[in-house]
Amino acid sequence: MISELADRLDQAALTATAIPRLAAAAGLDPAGAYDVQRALIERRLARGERLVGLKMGLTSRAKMAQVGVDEVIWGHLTDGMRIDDGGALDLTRLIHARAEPEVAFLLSHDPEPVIRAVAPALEVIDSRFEGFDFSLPDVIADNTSASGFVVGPWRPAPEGLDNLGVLLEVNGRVVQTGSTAAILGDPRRAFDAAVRLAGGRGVELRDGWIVLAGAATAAVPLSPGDHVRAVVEKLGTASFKAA
Ligand code: 0L1
Ligand code: MG
Repeated sequence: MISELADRLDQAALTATAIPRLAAAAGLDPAGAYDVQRALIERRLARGERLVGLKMGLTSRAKMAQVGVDEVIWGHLTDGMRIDDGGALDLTRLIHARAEPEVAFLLSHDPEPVIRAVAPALEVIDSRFEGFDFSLPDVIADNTSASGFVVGPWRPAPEGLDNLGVLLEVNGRVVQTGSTAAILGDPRRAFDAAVRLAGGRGVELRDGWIVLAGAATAAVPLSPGDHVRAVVEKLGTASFKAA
């Protein structure tokens, strides 16, 4: 069953075709959903992609309320999801993509996982479910809607990382404003949660991995031609152009 559910999600992504929710009919709980997620990622790795990090999801109160839960979730990042800073995103390969401004951490083993650097970032989420509508096990199985990400310039973590202003701009217009405080009160908590939760499921966290901490504002839908930029106080910017 795990394998069949992973195939359905994998095909949905590969063909950019939304599918109905699947967790309830399969009796999937969150633990089983992480097994599906792992099987889904194995399909990407078998096609030659490489693991480059982790992402945290539902790290803001607003997003938790949207899905009706009070726990954070996590997913895998691969090199195939990476978009160069200032690079292009091909929307024809995606279903109904949205972008959200985030903070990224660079992980170092010291010998335990610690934060080596921080950067402004953007995540592109693209739920494989019809209507961007899912239960908690659905979205976990779907690798927490992960689709793409951009990381801006790295720098040492500044003082006050728990309350930096964040803007999301589309075509030079500010469409969302927020604060890093929206990310679990302090994005460092998201890093700690990534280490604890993914490590607890046997994921080997590697030196140089990226950890996306979660969104500082709501996500916005993307259209071809959109130039999207995240601006994070003290950290700088990260951007891409949707084609
Ligand atoms: O990165 C995220 O917070 C996304 C988690 C899944 C919920 C969504 O797709 O909006
Ligand atoms: Mg996100």
